[in-house]
Amino acid sequence: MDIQTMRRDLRDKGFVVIRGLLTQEEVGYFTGKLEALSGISRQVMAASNKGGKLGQRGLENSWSTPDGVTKNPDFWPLITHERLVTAVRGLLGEGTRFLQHTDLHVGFSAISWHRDNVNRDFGKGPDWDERDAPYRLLRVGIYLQSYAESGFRLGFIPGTHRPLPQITLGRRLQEARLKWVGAMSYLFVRLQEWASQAEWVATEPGDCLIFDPRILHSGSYITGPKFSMFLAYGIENRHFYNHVNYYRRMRQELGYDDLSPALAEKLQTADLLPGPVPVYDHVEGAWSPPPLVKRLVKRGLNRA
Ligand SMILES: O=C(O)CCC(=O)C(=O)O
Ligand SMILES: [Fe+2]
Repeated sequence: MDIQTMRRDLRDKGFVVIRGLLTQEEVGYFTGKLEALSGISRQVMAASNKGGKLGQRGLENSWSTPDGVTKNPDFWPLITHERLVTAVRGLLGEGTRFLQHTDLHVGFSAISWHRDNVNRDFGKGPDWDERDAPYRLLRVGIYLQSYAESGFRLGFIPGTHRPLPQITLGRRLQEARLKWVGAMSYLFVRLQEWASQAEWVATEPGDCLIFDPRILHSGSYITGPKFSMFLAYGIENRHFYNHVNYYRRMRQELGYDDLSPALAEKLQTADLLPGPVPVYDHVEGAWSPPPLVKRLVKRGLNRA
């Protein structure tokens, strides 16, 4: 896909698909690293009943690590990956920097409609106000499993990333309905598929999805092995600073840490290191998970 089409898709729909970003060799390398880190192999995931109740929810033989790309040097080559950085620079332009919002997933799918940004209520809060600063942040997801083995697709609701001067009643109802569907998804794993406006992307090994963190998206339920790596980039302005402080300081249960000096040096060399970020602990209207979810996440991290 040429860069003009990619820019247009990002602006209008809120996401871009890059097929085969990673070579087969790279797919093999990262799969091996994820299997070793998680202690869960593709064979174990395939043999375990991913089609069963817990497996479908990504709760059985499943492992996920927030800040995982940053914390594990084996995954740093992904951050500076030439093809990826070229695509992201093509979308964001000069001044593209690494944004510390990363995840590693094995056997895990985020099966509910959600946003990845700071202000998750549509239209409310600083993420949705671009009058003084454009929102130029991108989330990148790279998948290593086939659709045939996993049944996995990532769904997007096109256009739900764009601020509107006036929010119609129809739009308000759509948002409310998807929130409800999101909350119920862990009880009824196929519920999120009812969102008729959704575009579902079935991924193959090495495929990459780049999206505006404000877009509503959801993983599908899975029936077999799944490996994914998420990272982010952005242009430095108040949106970038809010996002960094949100994950590093406000979402304590996720266990984000300072970048290691070795990674900072690597980013500097690749011209991806952000300058000093102003430090603060509050962003108006920042989304917070329910306390029970927070406790579960924290427990999961402590066990890992
Ligand atoms: O299940 C997936 O691959 C999507 C993950 C996702 O949306 C997230 O981690 O925020
Ligand atoms: Fe997400």
